[in-house]
Amino acid sequence: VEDRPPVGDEELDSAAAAPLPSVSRSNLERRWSDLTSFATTKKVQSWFQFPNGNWEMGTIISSSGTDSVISFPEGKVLKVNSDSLIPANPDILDGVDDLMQLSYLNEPSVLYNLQYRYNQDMIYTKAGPVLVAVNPLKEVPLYGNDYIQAYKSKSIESPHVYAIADTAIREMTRDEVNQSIIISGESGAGKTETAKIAMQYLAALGGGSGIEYEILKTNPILEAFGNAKTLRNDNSSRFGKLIEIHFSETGKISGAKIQTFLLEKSRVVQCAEGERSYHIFYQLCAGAPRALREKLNLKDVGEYNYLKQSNCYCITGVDDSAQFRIVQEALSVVHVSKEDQESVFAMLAAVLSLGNVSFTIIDNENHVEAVADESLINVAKLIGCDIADLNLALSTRKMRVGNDNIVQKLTLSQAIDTRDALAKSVYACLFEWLVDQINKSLAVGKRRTGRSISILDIYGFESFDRNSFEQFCINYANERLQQHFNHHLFKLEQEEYIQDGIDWAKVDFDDNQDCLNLFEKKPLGLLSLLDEESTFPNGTDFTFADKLKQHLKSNPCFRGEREKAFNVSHFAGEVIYDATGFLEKNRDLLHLDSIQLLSSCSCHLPRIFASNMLNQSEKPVVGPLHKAGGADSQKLSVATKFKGQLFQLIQRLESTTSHFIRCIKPNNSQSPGSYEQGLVLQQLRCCGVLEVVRISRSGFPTRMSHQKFARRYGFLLMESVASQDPLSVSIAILHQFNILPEMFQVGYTKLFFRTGQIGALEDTRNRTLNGILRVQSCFRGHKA
Ligand code: AD9
Ligand code: MG
Repeated sequence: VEDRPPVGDEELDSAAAAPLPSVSRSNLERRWSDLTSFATTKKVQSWFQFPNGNWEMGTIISSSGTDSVISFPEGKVLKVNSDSLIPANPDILDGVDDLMQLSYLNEPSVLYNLQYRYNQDMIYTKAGPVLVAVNPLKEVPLYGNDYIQAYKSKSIESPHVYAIADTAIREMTRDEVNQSIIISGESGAGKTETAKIAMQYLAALGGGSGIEYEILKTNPILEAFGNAKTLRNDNSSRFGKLIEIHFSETGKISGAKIQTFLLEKSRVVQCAEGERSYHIFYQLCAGAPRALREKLNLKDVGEYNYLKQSNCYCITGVDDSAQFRIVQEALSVVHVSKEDQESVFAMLAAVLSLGNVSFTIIDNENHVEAVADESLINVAKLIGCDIADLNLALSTRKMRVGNDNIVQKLTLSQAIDTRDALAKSVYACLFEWLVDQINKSLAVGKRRTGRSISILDIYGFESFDRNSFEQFCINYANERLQQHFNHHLFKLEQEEYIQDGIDWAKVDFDDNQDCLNLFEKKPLGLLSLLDEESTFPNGTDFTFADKLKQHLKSNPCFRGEREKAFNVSHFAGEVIYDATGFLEKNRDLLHLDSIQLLSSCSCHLPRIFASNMLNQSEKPVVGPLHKAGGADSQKLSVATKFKGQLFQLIQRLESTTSHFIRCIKPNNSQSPGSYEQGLVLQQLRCCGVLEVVRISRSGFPTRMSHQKFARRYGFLLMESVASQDPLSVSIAILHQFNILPEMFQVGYTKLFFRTGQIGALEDTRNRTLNGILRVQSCFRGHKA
């Protein structure tokens, strides 16, 4: 769906006709002071920011010198400095569906426009090529089959996720290029819901083979195993996800592939007050039928240490037991057999029981062994190993010293770490295994001739009071994605204009290459230094933080802070990281003793997990060296693996046409109806929405080569053209359709259009083609 062209200035109040693009700040201020003096004769609406940070619109009733008198709707009248006023748009522009149409594109105007729409449940707004979605935090009547049909037939044009998905399908077919829909935003902003809405549309349009049903059923599974209640979102995704949906040449869905990123596995053993661990644990405890409960020796949620530590068992409005049945059914749809499902539930019960395993001190050096109680016995039974072997794996470590194998006893804290590491690994492996099973079930046949649409639902930029390794990785990912966004929308755009000889005043945009260099530079970047320190046996979070301060102090994006803290200037703002736990989380070691234990189990899942872990250790290299039994337990560091995944992801996205959706969270309390200006503004700034509008409006976002344009629309020409070269044909088309000179530019190889121009041509083309088809089928009908 193409956007409407910008409202012409002549339609606006003449006083307001000062479009923003290419106007410098001082220029703007001068114009504004002209405007305010003009206000004495003409009423001008203006924004004023109150000390609480909120903007309110008022009418300037007089201006003299540097002061203006402004009156507000409730009767308040203030005398303020004219410089503090920001021009507001005329009423006719209230609630426009594309921010590009605003005459004034300042922050309060954008905020107001989004709020105006939000108050009427119009949660979607375009910002040029980007879709902004403000989370309604309640059900809104915008979805379902009627809406899908309406967007398909283009009888509705207002901004929507459906419209984005529709554009993706059309461009995939028209340009024969893979597409991607990139969804970003803070936790709780609505990314996962948006991704599901997009999938719904693709499934409806590309359905037929039945595989679309399987694809939709992956959502309840991945949410059960990868989402949890946090303080920000009752259904927070604790992993990133890319789903690539494949289409056959006939436009039908032929399969899909899911890739996940960086599951937060620490949540399995530790979670904050008021939050929950992964949904599936509560669902299993609440929903397992009696036979399964007995078989797994399941208890109530309140009896498991891992679940009871955060004092939160339920989510308002969610029935875990009903959810369990939905997950079971979904697992069957993606062809996980009943036996395998039972093994999955056994692994979950084993993880929970592990958390209840306790230790007793056996000597005066604080060494321990596990207490042989019900929990330990249950774990051994569930994974299929000897109780004694399990006890040894949890309370000792085999080491190789010189030529001798020695067995070292563990202290209480070491044993607890070993137990928790095993629980986390089993859970993470289970998650990976499930994704593998899903992928097998959705696999595209060998003939991979068609095209694909990928949907990326990935954690947005995070800045908390305390930021750890997880935020470090997440924010690094966001820097990479932001660069993709920049490249896609700004850089490539500009370069293309310049290359094609188009008149284009260069627009500056914030490049985040410096920050990326800070992360990625070798050998002196954050990631390299982290890996280096992680390989030193004596490396600690302290020595790591010290190294950073020593080597990076001259980097403008970096600042050392007190103790183990350091500050990074991200594109979205400054974040102070606390290096505590960085090394351990980056090494993510599971001792070989634990891997060996799993590989000796009689149940098949633990054995698969063990062999996957060993496969991952093929490549170098982090983790203090301790050889045991000939093999060593080194493996790829978490940060390095993540970086590799990210590079692959970006590479993949770069080969697609990307569509961006920016989700916005209107308040921090997950409650409908409240719209906190400051919070929204900060998010708009973080994702560059304002920049995008400014640049797109002043540019020519639609483009097509002369050849393609002539081929695509040439048949619509009424009169034949003397010369058949593509450029002449193109010009003739432009002429025939009365496309105004300011609405396009002719480049060396391509035609460039302002927004909205190609849409009209496409409509005519479709109508004409449909007409031809109808005539043809009539004709065939006659012959028959
Ligand atoms: V996180 O980074 O995974 O913590 P998301 O994914 O951005 O986060 P999510 O999609 O889970 O947020 O949305 C949070 C909640 O907002 C949902 O559980 C819904 O209750 C609510 N929401 C989001 N989008 C919509 C919508 N289009 N309609 C109705 C919505 N409710
Ligand atoms: Mg989510």
